[in-house]
Amino acid sequence: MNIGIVCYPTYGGSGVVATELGKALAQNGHKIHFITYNRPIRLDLFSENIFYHEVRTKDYPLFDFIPYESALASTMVDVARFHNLDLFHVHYAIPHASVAYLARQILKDYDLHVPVVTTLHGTDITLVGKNPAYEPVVSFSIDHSDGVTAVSEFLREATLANFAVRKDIRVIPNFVDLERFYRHKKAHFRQMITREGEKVLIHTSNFRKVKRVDDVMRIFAKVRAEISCKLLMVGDGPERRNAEDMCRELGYCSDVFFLGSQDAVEEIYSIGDVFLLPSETESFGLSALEAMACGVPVISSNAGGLPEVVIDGYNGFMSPVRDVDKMAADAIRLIKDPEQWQTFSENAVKHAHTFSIANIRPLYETFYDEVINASQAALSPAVH
Ligand code: GMT
Repeated sequence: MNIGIVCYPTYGGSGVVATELGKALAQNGHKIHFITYNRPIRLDLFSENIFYHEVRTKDYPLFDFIPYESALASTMVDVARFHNLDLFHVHYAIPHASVAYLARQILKDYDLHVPVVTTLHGTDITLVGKNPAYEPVVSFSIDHSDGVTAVSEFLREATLANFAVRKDIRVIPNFVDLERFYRHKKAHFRQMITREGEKVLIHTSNFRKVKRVDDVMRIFAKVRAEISCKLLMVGDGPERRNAEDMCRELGYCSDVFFLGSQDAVEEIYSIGDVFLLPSETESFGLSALEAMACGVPVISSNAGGLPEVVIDGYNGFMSPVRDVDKMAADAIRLIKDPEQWQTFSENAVKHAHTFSIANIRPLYETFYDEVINASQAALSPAVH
């Protein structure tokens, strides 16, 4: 198949999923055309099946607001026409699903029908999408996609509850590349940042409010009061400054490393003892899955789709959102019990394997086939 993938190229989970899926599909023989305004950060390999088409957004000096949507629609039309696309797969509803609708309409003028699959990732539904400024467009473009997927059962239900949509939504969960995400031998890295016997807690996110980065700092303060440990903060975003202020106020900055956005997160997870994800809401929690694949048990909130990833008392512990006392107590208990930690670590790896890309990629391929067949059938004149 020739597939056009549209996504945000930044460090967010939706861009990571889109890029990793594209890479896996390319490995399986499909021709993948990434259509984005920058090279996606996980697009780090050369393949004869992968193409990158930049959406040019920087050369419109007349406008106060860059018309990203128009530039994207035009690029999608161009790529579909000249690379014979069979399908668009767009990630994150806003604005990609509505732009795909526009591109599909324009292509009809060229006698081309390119069906659109939209994948909902989370904040496009749970936060931004519900905003009245976007809601009618989000509902419309979900209903007018040829196929829609959501990354968790929670997100599917949240979409049906919050939007008056009639579309069937297929749940296809996030996945992990197990050739990359496993526990690497990184003893030297651990020695560099810890003293003998010290433990390592890790949080990775885009440091947005929804991630409750302040709770990460509070949990760490409580764990550190009982156990000698370090905190690795991976990623960047609006709440980083606040987190830095908090560790200064609480007086433990020398034990916290703000690492910024990192490419080789699997190397960081490989020295982790506990992964912290106390999010307000989380449609899936890809970072938790990647940490689990590296043998790191998860201490998280039980928000959104996290219970579909973390199994409480098996590969981690979950608590109600904001319950930092319980999250800290669970982390301390787990860290202090090496036997239980080992079991949880092994369980984390085992459970992560059920989300291997080898298991999940075929679910997308089957869905693409169904969508293409259904839209071809809808185009053909009825046979009586
Ligand atoms: O977590 C973020 O804020 C980034 C966001 C995105 O779309 O880039 O992530 C969402 O999509 C990920 C991939 O499907 C999910 O694993 C995350 O749980 C989801 N984030 C939220 O729902 C907050």
